[in-house]
Amino acid sequence: MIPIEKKIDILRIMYLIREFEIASRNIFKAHLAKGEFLGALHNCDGQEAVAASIGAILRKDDYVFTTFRGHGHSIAKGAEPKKMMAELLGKKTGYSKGRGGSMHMFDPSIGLMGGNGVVGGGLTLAVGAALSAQYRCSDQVSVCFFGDGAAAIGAFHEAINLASLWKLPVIFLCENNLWAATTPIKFGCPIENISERAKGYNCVGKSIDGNDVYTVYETFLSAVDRGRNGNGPSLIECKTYRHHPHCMVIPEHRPKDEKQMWLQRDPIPKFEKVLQNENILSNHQQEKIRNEIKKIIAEAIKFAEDSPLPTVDTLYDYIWA
Ligand SMILES: Cc1ncc(C[n+]2csc(CCOP(=O)(O)OP(=O)(O)O)c2C)c(N)n1
Repeated sequence: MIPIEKKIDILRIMYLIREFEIASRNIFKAHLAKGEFLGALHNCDGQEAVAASIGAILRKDDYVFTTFRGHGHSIAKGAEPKKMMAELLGKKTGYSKGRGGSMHMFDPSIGLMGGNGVVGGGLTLAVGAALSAQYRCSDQVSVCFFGDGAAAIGAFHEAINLASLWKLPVIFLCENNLWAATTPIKFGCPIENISERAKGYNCVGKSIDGNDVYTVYETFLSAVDRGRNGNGPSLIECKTYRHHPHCMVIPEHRPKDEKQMWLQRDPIPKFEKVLQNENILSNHQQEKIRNEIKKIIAEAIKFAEDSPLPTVDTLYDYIWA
């Protein structure tokens, strides 16, 4: 059972992720209209239930390795929207000092081990962090988010093989949104459920509805328990859907009826309805939280806009050769 306050916290984080994504798209579009390209922007609206439920379980010292579509995971791990927004605008006050942009939110002090422009780039890194936790006899877990496309790369198999052999506390969290950029899953994966691959590595695998908060929460909680208790990795596949094209510069290519069907399964109204039916959420409270979130986003935008760009004399800083 999830405590009531935690349920509201999860909803709050889902709202925050959604508003952050809407704002980031608007900002990128406004800059594009002026001829300024802020880099690739991969939004995760539609996938909020996964990040928010997981964030509600993890401790600050647990590790999260995210992807190029990592705003939601970062927010759920405790990243500050204002520093994220500053990073999007390339400002000195951003999480990677303005040098990384949308794909590179990074803050080890909260266990946020960074996004990665390389598809599946976090898989082996997450195993390394888990090995470090095991070596130090800590009970931290290491979570690696990746997409259905990344489940086809060699590093996925190496990572899960080693994690299972050494019983490392890794949770491989696949967000299967049915498309790898413009490639439908059926062109890249010969099985129905990616979690079936866990069998080949003798670890637990589960495929679940990634738009259902309670299902994600319960499944992930068991995986975290397994990891903390020295019982090795888990592979969780969350079936979900992104509401927008792969990234800002790629036009929509997915069938209209498929998209329409998934919009009906939007995790936010779905969870609102659950909380209303449980008499935990009133219309007034919902409105109040939404307004608080809008304020946080407005402040984040102002902070980012008011922040300075890095100066030219720092061009060669943070480069190791
Ligand atoms: C190694 C590598 N190959 C190709 C790309 C180009 N690329 C960027 S995102 C993407 C699709 C990834 O799909 P998936 O893993 O399903 O994640 P999703 O976009 O669905 O979140 C590709 C092929 C890349 N960034 N890195």
